Amino acid sequence: MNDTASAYHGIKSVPYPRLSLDEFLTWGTEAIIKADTPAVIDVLPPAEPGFYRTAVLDKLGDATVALVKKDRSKENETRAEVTKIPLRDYFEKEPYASNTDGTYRIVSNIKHYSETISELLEFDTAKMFNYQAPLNSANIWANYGGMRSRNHFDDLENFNIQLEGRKRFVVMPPGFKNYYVRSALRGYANTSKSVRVDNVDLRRFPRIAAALAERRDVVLEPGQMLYLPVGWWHQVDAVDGLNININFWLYHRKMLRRPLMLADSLYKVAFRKVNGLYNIQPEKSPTGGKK
Ligand SMILES: O=C(O)CCC(=O)C(=O)O
Repeated sequence: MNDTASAYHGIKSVPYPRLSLDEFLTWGTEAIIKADTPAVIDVLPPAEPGFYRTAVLDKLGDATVALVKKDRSKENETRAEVTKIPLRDYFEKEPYASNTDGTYRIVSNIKHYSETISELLEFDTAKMFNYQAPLNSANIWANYGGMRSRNHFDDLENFNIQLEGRKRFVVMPPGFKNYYVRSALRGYANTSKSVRVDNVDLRRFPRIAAALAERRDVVLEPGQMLYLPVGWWHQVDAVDGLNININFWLYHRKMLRRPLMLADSLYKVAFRKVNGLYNIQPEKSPTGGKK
């Protein structure tokens, strides 16, 4: 069951389209992006727990990836600390392998591993998503159950494939008015002050009710891909055990029709540069160069 049809405060979620891999390949990414509506695509056969973990370890276990450490007790108030480890260590070594409070996760741009990604996903991913283009990326995410990414939006088109575990995406349409943004000046215009969309204090954040009425509530299973259009807000919860995702983040000219989002995006680039904050950079391929 994908559409969890939740009813927060009695407000039901909206159903969303499901596509097969063949339908997706026929449509192509451009048509999906133009349709501008969240959809779930079955890109890989469903698999027993552990199947895609083994495949990822086999093909990418030795890749050096970015490990993000965050002090969860401070509810995202501190910026993250980033170091590099072999991906294998995240699955097999402590303190990562038993981390359930969301302190450690892997978020790493592996766009230079395009052959490996295509082998893993069994279609020509670089052709389909054009992630070799400058600014686009192909990222691997790994974390354990209990990890929450609080409600935010990104300035990119997002195709996010679940490989291991289940992840719940509560997604809501673009906009600023209904979301109580944290602080545009500190680079947080894409993050909401309301910490939990599944249990919002509607007396404090009454306008969120309008966004909740438009939400899609998706529990992504292994083998499924969520298309999340640019600017859509999302709260993401790792539901159980180890979660592994690969996502493609793509810039698209659609952004030019969203002046506020564009302004915020440019401001954020400048803000991060001036304050020396980390931006995810592509990892080197095994041959040391691009692939
Ligand atoms: O997996 C997560 O925790 C966050 C994913 C996300 O925010 C994204 O794909 O944009």
